[in-house]
Order: sequence, then structure tokens, then C-alpha cells
Amino acid sequence: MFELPSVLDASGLLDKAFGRAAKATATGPDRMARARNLAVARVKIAGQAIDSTLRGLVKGFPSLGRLPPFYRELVDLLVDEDSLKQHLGAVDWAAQRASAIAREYRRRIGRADGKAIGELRRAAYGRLSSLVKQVAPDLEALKEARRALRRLPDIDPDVRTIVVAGYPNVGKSSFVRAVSSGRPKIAEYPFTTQRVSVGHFDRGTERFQILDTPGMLDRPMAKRNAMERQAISALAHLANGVLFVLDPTETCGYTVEDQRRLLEEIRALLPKVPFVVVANKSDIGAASADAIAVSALNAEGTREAVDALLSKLTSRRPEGAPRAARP
Ligand SMILES: Nc1nc2c(ncn2[C@@H]2O[C@H](COP(=O)(O)OP(=O)(O)OP(=O)(O)O)[C@@H](O)[C@H]2O)c(=O)[nH]1
Ligand SMILES: [Mg+2]
Repeated sequence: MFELPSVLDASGLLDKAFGRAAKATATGPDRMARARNLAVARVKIAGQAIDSTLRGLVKGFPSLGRLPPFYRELVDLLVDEDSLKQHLGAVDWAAQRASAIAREYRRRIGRADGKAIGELRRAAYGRLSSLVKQVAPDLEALKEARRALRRLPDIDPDVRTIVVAGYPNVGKSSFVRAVSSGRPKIAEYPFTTQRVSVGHFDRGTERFQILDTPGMLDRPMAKRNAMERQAISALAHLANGVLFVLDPTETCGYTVEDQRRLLEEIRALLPKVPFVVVANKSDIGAASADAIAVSALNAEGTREAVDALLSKLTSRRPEGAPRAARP
């Protein structure tokens, strides 16, 4: 979703900087001058490579404060913004230090003779190395943040959106696969889905988004983990309609009673949003009252369930929802 700069680790960055520096060439009237100019060129190139790489990294990180509300919440759940700022600050500082160190040693080498030239060049490399190693943990953290940000789903706020929700292991991801282009992972254990993902499908000329969400348990909001809160956040910010998946067979490992309590909680949370409840795994189990029997596994009844929900959708976007700008 974002264009994010790739993040080198400390040793990768040093390899790049010193590798470039090693290709430097120099001219001069005599051997001493050539050696001096070469050492100056190497230090300059190494310093510049470190400076520009680190600066590019800081510039390339998106400003999280400008994201639309849904993304802001998701980012809050995925990365700690305060520490991200600190890491970016540390890297920015290191970029400036690299230039300052290179400047200082170029000046000193310019006045040096004989053995001192090589010694100063090595000393400059040593200072640059320890500078970069000093921010190694910051680079590591930025790498991690980048990984998290890249996994954000690419959601178009102008396209009507169905959010698929329910207990873990009930077949939400299987449902999304059955009815859309989405290809979330399916497995026979709970908590397979760990982040919101998006699929698309068409009806006539209109395109719709369908979001797969991590499973939620029926428990107080304060006890919910970051994974469950992603699901709540998607529901609260993006749902034009909710497709709630029940598993009346209880092969998911949870009782229908618990699942229905979650359903009622989410209904109460979104009083104006239309719901359709499906009773999944109809190929192996009993039906459930007020729910459309489907088998996500065999794609039986799934299209009809989606159409039932679409027929309840009215406005193009949830009432009062802001027109979010795409990040
Ligand atoms: N028999 C049968 N099994 C199904 C059906 N739908 C899903 N399953 C199985 O149920 C298990 C869970 O399916 P998922 O689609 O991963 O369930 P989920 O709700 O996305 O699970 P989490 O991501 O962990 O919350 C898998 O073993 C699926 O093969 C169905 O209609 N019939
Ligand atoms: Mg899933």
C-alpha cells in the first residue's frame, strides 16, 4: 500500500559504503599527492553513501499522522509510533554525523604525509563503522516497522465494503476465498488469520471489497488483543455491511452460544449497519435459526448470502463516514 524505502542492516550499509569507496580513483602530480587524494576520495564517498542512504530512509517513511482513520488505528496496532519517531530521529542524527566525520577526516588527510595518510583513512573508516553500528538497533526496528506497514491491506475508501467477522476457525477465510479474489490462508486451527486482508468481487458493473478479519472471542474489549482489535477497527471504520459467520457444528472449538454473544455485541456496536448471518459448514452440520446455511468449503449458498447482504446495503458509504483520502 505504501511505497516504503528498503532498509539495509548496519553491516549491509557498511558494505555498500566501503564497497563504493573502494572503487574510487585519484590523480596527482606525485605518489604522495595521489595517495592523499585517493584517501580523501574514499572517505568522502563512504561518508556520502552513509549520509544519503540514511537520509533517504528517514524521508521515505510515510507520515503516519496524515493517514485516514482506519489506517491510523491499524498502524497503532502494528507499530508503536513514538518509538518509530525515536528510531527515525536516531537515523537522521547518524546521517548528519557521517557527513561531519567525513568532512573532518578529509581536512586532516589533506594535511597529512606518508604513513599518516593511511592511518587517518583507517581511523575515518573506524569512526564511520562504529557510528553505523551504534544505530544498528534503530535500523532493525525500522526494518520491522516497514514489514508491518507493507502488510497493511490496500483498501479503497470509495468502494463499498463487506466485512466478514466471527469466532476463530469458523470458516471466515474460506468464505472470502469462496466469493472473491481474496486468497487468505485457511487452516484447521484457530487464529490462522492474523491481519485484515482484502478481496474483490463484481456484481454487474459495480466492484465490491470484502475484508477477511482475524477471529474474535466473546470477551470484554479491554481484554482483546491487537489481532482482535484489527477486526473491530475494520468493522467500525469500513463496514457497509457485515457478514457474520457462525459455525453451528462447533468443530471450530467454540460453542454456538459464545459465538452468538459475539454476534450480539457487534450488532450493538454497529446499530446502523446491515448484517447477514451465515451458518457455515452445512456440508457436515445442522442449520441455525435466523442464519443462511452455507458451505464455504464447497461454495454452496455463499453467493446467495452475499447477495442477501448486498440487497440490504443502501448508501454508498456508512452514514456520516468521512471521505477518507487514500494514503
Ligand atoms: N466441512 C467444512 N469445513 C470448513 C468449511 N469452511 C471452513 N472449513 C474448515 O474450517 C477450518 C477453518 O477455516 P478458516 O477459513 O481458516 O477459518 P477462519 O474463520 O478464517 O479461522 P481464523 O482465521 O483462525 O479465525 C479449516 O479447516 C477449513 O477447511 C465448510 O464449509 N465445511
Ligand atoms: Mg481466517
